[in-house]
Amino acid sequence: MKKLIITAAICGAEVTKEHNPQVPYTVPEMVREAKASVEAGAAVLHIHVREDDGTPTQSKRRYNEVLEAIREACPETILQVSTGGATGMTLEERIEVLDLAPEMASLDCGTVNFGGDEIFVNTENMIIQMSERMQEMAVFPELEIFDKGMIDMVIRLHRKNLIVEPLHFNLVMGVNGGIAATPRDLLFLVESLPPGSTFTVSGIGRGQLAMNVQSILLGGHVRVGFEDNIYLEKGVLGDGNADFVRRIADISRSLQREIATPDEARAMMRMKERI
Ligand code: KMH
Ligand code: ZN
Repeated sequence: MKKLIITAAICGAEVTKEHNPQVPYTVPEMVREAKASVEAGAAVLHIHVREDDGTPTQSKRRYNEVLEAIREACPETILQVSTGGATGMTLEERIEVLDLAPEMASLDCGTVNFGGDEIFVNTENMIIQMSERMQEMAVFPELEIFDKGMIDMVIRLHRKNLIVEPLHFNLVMGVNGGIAATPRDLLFLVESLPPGSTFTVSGIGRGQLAMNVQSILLGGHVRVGFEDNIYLEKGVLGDGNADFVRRIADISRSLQREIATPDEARAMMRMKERI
């Protein structure tokens, strides 16, 4: 069985210390969570950044500080920045971080309700602009999918050469407004992917563990971490992102899938073929 790529989404833009005191904001806190996650088996870190008071930001200055500090602590790890940021941010704000030429970045492939009055806006033209900027800067995109139509959008843009291979997807299950975190819906998305693409699966809140395990069984990869879920089980907060990485790594090994190193992850996602 092919190895499992574990991504740790260590802080997100929405979750706060009021939800879980271990959510990292400062540079040392980010390094602590990154290092522990990598030691537990994460090959990829999905990174949002905050100001020291927890305010989400996409500032390239802050990203630079955080990426440099994490790179020093985890030199092999694939650092995937967010171009999603937080709802309400402008496209220009969101993609400023690409000036730093990170190895990988998220590329959100459609607009989705985000709970209450929040809308996470990604119009077709925004997707094209993000994709083109990533191509210019040789940044490998992870295609973020919140609903089935977003896979169809990728297929259309790929036909026009506006999104280019290799195609690596993150199927985000259970956002309040997106596709539900159910086995049927996950199978539907996986069967809708273009042949030859790779995928990872994120489940929001209590959907995280079940969606991760189903992805392991379906031959996909997994994303864990505070961005998606702060509870190890009902009422029990994770003490750090590494708790989630360790648990899914143990489950994966017991299902006969060993854990991929960062270089093995690069090869499996065919990251070098794009550049
Ligand atoms: N924070 C969400 C609004 C991404 O990183 O690309 C968007 C998000 C997706 O987290
Ligand atoms: Zn994110």
